[in-house]
Amino acid sequence: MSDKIPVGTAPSPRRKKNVLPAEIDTQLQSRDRRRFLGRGMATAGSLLASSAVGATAATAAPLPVPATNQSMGKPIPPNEYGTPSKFEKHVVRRRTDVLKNLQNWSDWSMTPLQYQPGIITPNGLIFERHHGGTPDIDPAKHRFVIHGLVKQPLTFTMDDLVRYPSVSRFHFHECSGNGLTDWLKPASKTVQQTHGLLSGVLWTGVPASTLLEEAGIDPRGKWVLFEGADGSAHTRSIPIEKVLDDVIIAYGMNGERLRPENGYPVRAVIPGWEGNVSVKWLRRIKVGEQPWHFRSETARYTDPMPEGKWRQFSMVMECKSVITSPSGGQQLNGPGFYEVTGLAWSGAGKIRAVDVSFDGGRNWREAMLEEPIMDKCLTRFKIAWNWDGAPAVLMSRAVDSTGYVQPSVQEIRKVRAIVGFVQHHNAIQPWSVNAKGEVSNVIGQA
Ligand SMILES: Nc1nc2c(c(=O)[nH]1)N[C@H]1C(S)=C(S)[C@@H](COP(=O)(O)O)O[C@H]1N2
Ligand SMILES: [Mo]
Repeated sequence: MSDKIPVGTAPSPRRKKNVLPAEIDTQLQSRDRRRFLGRGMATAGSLLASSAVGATAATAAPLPVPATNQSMGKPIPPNEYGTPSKFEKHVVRRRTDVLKNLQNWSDWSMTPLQYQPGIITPNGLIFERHHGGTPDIDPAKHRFVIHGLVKQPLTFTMDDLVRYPSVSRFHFHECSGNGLTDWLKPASKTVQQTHGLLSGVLWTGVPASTLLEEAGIDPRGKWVLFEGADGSAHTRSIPIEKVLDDVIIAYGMNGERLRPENGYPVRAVIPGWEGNVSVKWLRRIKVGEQPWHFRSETARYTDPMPEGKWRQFSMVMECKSVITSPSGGQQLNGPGFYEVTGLAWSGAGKIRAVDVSFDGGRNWREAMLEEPIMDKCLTRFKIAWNWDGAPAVLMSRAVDSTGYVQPSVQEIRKVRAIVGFVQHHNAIQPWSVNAKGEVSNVIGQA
């Protein structure tokens, strides 16, 4: 090996213990850190160099000076809302390519998870799901009401709401319809289409418990109705224990006010539960004794079970994961080193572990979980893979803090009926890689 330092292009050695391939990982535990660093670099270097992915060898020629070094750039305008680089125009939300809705009111758009680094989805890319379009609500005129079995019904303006002590919490946000086109056959091509009704958000607002305590809950109150101010007047019933536990009356997302399509000026956030219960454009909550059995609790958002029964109120999103890179529609650039990465989440708690298989589920290796690992939140996992150029089938399988293991489609079929428009698809997602490096969806086939 030459002692010249390659200019600018070599991947830096992976120093953090948890991002290392297994063999380097062991060395990191060595107490002799200086000695280790030398050896660790050599090992990481050889693993990466053997694959020549992510870097080209620097030559002895001087580095050319780009035009951007030879003139001044665009000055800062007096005020503006920043937008992504013009070179990132492909990173957009998309309506589904699979399930075409002829009447456009009940519709959805999906998050491009294949392009998302980390666990937070930028506001312009958070998936949208609405049943009657996005209403145009003036926050100065909007009112939010608490009534029903309370000692004192209350009306809040937005100015009133933001005066209460607030909380900000990271949570995943997922529609229970995520993946419903892909139970038995790979109808979707990309991870945006298979899993893009999923986003990671830092929600800000007032705990529902604070406002309900102020109204004073009647001891007979057991369920809470949430109703939206949109054309669908979307309404759901939530048990009061959940409402008092962690529900947020939210006005902020990722450092700014809610976007119109995500519930502006105020929505409910019901952490870890199906997106449908997080009622947007929230206009009232009412405390009652029983659930109300709304359309979204009877005709929709119920699950077919064996023997023709239908399960109601299955609102917790069970543990799930997906590999976002490499994923469907992507192309591997020759054999060698790849960092396989994806997202895992559970409505029942934290992610404890994610296993990854490269051979269609015969063998599994434990992936590294990247901090922070938070309750009911997206968790990023990563694992090193040296692709030998032969066909492979990649899968991830998450385990949550309750010990629940993400199932295969076959396992789900043993306990539920998979007929028609079925929600709550949390099965393992397989991606196949062929000898040309093309990645495709093989759900139900692998
Ligand atoms: N008022 C109202 N709230 C609603 C809906 C709606 O149509 N109207 N759709 C629900 C569904 S099915 C989902 S998955 C989430 C989607 O939230 P998002 O558009 O912010 O991603 O909002 C829920 N809350
Ligand atoms: Mo949904």
